[in-house]
Amino acid sequence: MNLPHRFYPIVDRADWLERLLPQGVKLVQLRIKVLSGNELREEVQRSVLLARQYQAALVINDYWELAIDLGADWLHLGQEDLEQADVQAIRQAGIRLGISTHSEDELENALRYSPDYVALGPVFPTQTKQMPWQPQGAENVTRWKQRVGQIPLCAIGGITLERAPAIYAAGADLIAVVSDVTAADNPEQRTADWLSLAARLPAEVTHG
Ligand code: TZP
Ligand code: MG
Repeated sequence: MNLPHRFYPIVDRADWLERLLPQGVKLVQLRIKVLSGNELREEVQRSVLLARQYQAALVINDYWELAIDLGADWLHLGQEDLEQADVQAIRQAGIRLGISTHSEDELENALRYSPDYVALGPVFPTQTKQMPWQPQGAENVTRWKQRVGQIPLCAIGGITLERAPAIYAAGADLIAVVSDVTAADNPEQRTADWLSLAARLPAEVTHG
């Protein structure tokens, strides 16, 4: 799998990177929904520098122009973002791309972009993002993995540490979480627990 880790926390501020990267997190997404202008740019820039310092892969959600401008290595885009983005410019900048999918049509659309990973969500009900989609369940994780083959599959939505073993076993190459880490009583400890779970998984998985 062409990704540095199977645990993929998602955070909304560079301050979280200061807390999580020293724990050994090697793959993290910056998902900012409420900043703009210079504030946004500075937050992304600081995150890019922190990720470099800790040799972690940082995935920027949404802001493809900033990602190109600030030398980010990874982007995550939703289906609507794809319509607005210049994917050729993103690829020419050497940026790797993860794409969200919530239905089979979206999956077929995503595969046209040769994504570096495909995300499937929400696997379980989530409070973090309002969406019209019904929870996919572990069954769709397995179906998606059968369809994407060698492309890494990221499961997201309502996943907790306790639910994670079943979701990895269902076919998720990586698991993305927001609240299970950021709303934990002790996010650093929760991160350590996720890292230790991921360390016990086989390095490469092959699914049916
Ligand atoms: N996309 C699908 S579900 C989701 C996103 C961004 C939210 C995941 O958050 P949580 O707190 O891990 O359920
Ligand atoms: Mg988006």
